[in-house]
Amino acid sequence: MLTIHGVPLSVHTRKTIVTAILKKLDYRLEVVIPVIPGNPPPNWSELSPTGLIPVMQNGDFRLADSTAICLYLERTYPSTAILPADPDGYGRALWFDAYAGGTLFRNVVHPLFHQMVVHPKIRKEATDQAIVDTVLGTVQPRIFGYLDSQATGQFLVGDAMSIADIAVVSNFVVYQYMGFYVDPDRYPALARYLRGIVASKAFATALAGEKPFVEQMGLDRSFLH
Ligand SMILES: N[C@@H](CCC(=O)N[C@@H](CS)C(=O)NCC(=O)O)C(=O)O
Repeated sequence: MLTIHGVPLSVHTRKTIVTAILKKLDYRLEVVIPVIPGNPPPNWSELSPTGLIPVMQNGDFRLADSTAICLYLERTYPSTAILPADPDGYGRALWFDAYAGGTLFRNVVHPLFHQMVVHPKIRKEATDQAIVDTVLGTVQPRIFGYLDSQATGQFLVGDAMSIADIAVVSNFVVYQYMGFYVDPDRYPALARYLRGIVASKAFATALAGEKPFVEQMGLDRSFLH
């Protein structure tokens, strides 16, 4: 059976879980919380050279990095595909995956998650409101504006869910867990698109599995109702 080491809340762990669900794979989630000292298993640095989650184990084969894991699963278990077959669609799906990790996560979700969750709830440190305000007021509009311009259909690329949707929406799940919301007046296409993907069977199944953890952390699931 496939083992995924990670946290149900994590953007990048969720990418691999949604991919496993789409592909109807049996998987087991081994909870590892890297920001809690002493939580990772003793061989963690061997499993995860970066110290980050997720890490996947399939038999004797181990792999870190969510994109590497998703592409490995795609090659190993081609059905249901998470990459379009045509070259342009394939390239664009990988572009959105890179944008999700390198821009949306790095510049919006990661700093907000640290200020809204890691600092107050895990490290018992104060939230730096100036960082939150800069992200929401200055950084976020450019990124959400771009995604709003791209979210013209049910999926970001082609006519089926791809790694593009999995990666981008996985970020917005965490964004909304923190109590933030995507303003439908300002970003109508993005807000509509997100509602559709979050309601898809694969995301709904993944998010149902996260419920106990999310509730335990006192996060906000109201966007799912
Ligand atoms: N490029 C990596 C990024 C992984 C990543 O940033 N994981 C976050 C959680 S979503 C993490 O491990 N954070 C813990 C920490 O920063 O200590 C991937 O796609 O797997």
